[in-house]
Amino acid sequence: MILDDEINLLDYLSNGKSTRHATLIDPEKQSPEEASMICQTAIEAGTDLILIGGSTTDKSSVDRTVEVIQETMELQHWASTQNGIFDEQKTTVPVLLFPNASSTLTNKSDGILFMSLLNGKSPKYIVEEQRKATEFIKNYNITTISTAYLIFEPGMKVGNVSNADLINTEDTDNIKSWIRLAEYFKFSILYLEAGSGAFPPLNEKIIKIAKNEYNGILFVGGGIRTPEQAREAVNGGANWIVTGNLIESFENYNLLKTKLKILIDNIKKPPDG
Ligand code: 1GP
Repeated sequence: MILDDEINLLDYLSNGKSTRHATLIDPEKQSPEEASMICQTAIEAGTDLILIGGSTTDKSSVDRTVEVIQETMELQHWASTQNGIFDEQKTTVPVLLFPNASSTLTNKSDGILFMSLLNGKSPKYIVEEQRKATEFIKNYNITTISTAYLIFEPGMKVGNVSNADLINTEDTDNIKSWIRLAEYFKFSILYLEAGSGAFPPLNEKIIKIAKNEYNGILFVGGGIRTPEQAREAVNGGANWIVTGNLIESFENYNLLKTKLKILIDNIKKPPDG
């Protein structure tokens, strides 16, 4: 377990001094051991959160991946306390589930983004999967963070698999109404999703609308690969920028760290102007 019991997860997510970076790991895309190496590399590069999820993930891969990531973090943390680098190098960050279904939960994470796909076409991902998950959550006393999930065009695979009524990125009035829905329901997090690999990612204007209309913690993801794209999200007012694809193709861990560090340094710089 990474977070000290006294540190409240919601406080951790809301109290950043700057925009922060979350690393999304799809357990289907590599072995648990490789996933864990990627997480360590991302933490060294400055990531502040690990999200575990994918559109077609199954339970055993989620469970095992989270387990190995957590064990490795604990080992690293222990090692850092032994060699005196404790204060200089962060070794652990929270690991949260970003679930695709009620059947793929694990009790080994630090919590779950308890998401409702507000613009789903059927109740399945608005409330049904969530209702089915309640027994597991209750039995294992899992920390839930209420999260409104909105999928915009192009939506990519997650838009298809979830059968979302994709939000048109040009229709400002419609965008505002969806965002206000999250605000009036008082979701802790609003997650704006363009879909993995989306081009272009959500623009600054849309993120600014969300920042103006919604008072909670703002996550933005989908297609963000370059420092310039990340800066749009920072300037729009995102609290968290999520990247997934970026870590899926790399030649070695050193190059991955360099690439991620450049991106994360840009994310943590204050907004322009
Ligand atoms: C998470 O879908 C994103 O919100 C991840 O998108 O894989 O394009 O970074 P990428």
